[in-house]
Amino acid sequence: MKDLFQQHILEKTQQALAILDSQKLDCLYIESGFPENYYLDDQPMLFKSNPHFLYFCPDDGQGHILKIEAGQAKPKLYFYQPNDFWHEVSSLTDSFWQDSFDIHVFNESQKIWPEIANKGRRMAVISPNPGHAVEQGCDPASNAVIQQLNWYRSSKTAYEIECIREANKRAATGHKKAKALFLEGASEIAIFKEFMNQTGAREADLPYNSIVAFDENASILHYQTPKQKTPHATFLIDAGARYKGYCSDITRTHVNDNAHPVFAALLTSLDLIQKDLCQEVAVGVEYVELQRKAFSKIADLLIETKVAFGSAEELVAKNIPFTFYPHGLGHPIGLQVHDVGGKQLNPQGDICQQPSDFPFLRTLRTIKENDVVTIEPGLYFIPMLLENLKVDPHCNKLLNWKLVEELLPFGGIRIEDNVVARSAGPENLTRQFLS
Ligand SMILES: [Mn+2]
Repeated sequence: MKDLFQQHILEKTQQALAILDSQKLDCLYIESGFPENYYLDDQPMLFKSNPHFLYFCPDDGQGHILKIEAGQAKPKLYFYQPNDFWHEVSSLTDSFWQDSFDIHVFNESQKIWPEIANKGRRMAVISPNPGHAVEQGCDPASNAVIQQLNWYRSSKTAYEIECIREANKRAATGHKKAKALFLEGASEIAIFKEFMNQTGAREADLPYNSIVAFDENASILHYQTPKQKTPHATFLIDAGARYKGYCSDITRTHVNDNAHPVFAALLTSLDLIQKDLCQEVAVGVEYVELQRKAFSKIADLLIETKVAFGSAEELVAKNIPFTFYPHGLGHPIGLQVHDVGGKQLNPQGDICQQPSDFPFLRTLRTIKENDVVTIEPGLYFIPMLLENLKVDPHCNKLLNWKLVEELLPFGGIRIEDNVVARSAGPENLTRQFLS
């Protein structure tokens, strides 16, 4: 990990210096930030570090400041260790990344900025709380700086890919246990807790709110509160882990013997469709093209299983796959589970044109070498969306309503992996740990 990190920080520092040069800046400060309190409360919200800080430094503590400027042998890391007997304080014990920085420990956040600001030089700061830096003459980083960093963040270094791989490995352990517990008849909440137990995560460590949903709850796309409910037939789990700030985002759907045979067949087929789509993650492919393929494959599947009638073209023309699959095929993943730059066209920050057939998509860019994206087709029976089809006379005739009614109690299916695009062919970071 140490060698990979050294390559990473060297490359990222050079990129940052080139950005500074292009923007006529002398130095860039990146602050990890401080947590805010809940409204009218003295309790802090869960702290999430500034992702631009984590991009350069894996320590996820608060109050640290990184300074990048030309002529430094290494980036300077001002490491915050307050004299605080109320809270645990960041310590310098994790050694693989420390040699890459010129580290200065400080303990008073109010006093640090006057000491470290290069007054009279052109300074930019990326911080969730930039007030103290601005008082010392820093400008909050311009959009041009942020967009260029975002562009570089989208293609992952070997170090970043290893972190995402490890995050996948950890989550896979939780997913395997979750499946076993579902087949034993455990409750949603018991599985949710056991997932945390297996991955060693506290809720604050999770990349996003885990979704643990049985039966009809699986048709609520972001079902947030796992309950005491035990399963009848189906189980959807969308849960990931983090490693050194990097996320995994994995979904699996399972059935037991009580599932409707058509629902079980849909699951088997969607799994094959998902694996095919993962194979199509390639350098130079527009993500929206994969979205279109997913739509037409889901239309074919609805016809094959007699959920719908007519031709796939007819279903797509009437936007019927959207009723069963009302979300995007996936997103970039990295330090943020929905990582930056999903629509970015170039380093300057121009945005891809929104295709008229997919006005809701957040991922539109052309896939580049070492981009990591999720591939997550789904197929759901969502009462609210099905009602819309019912009242449209043409669409109404294209659906096998008797079968749809039978399938409603089984909720839905989603299968999601994390895939690296490479010229030599895609690498699936999830399936190497989880079938
Ligand atoms: Mn996802």
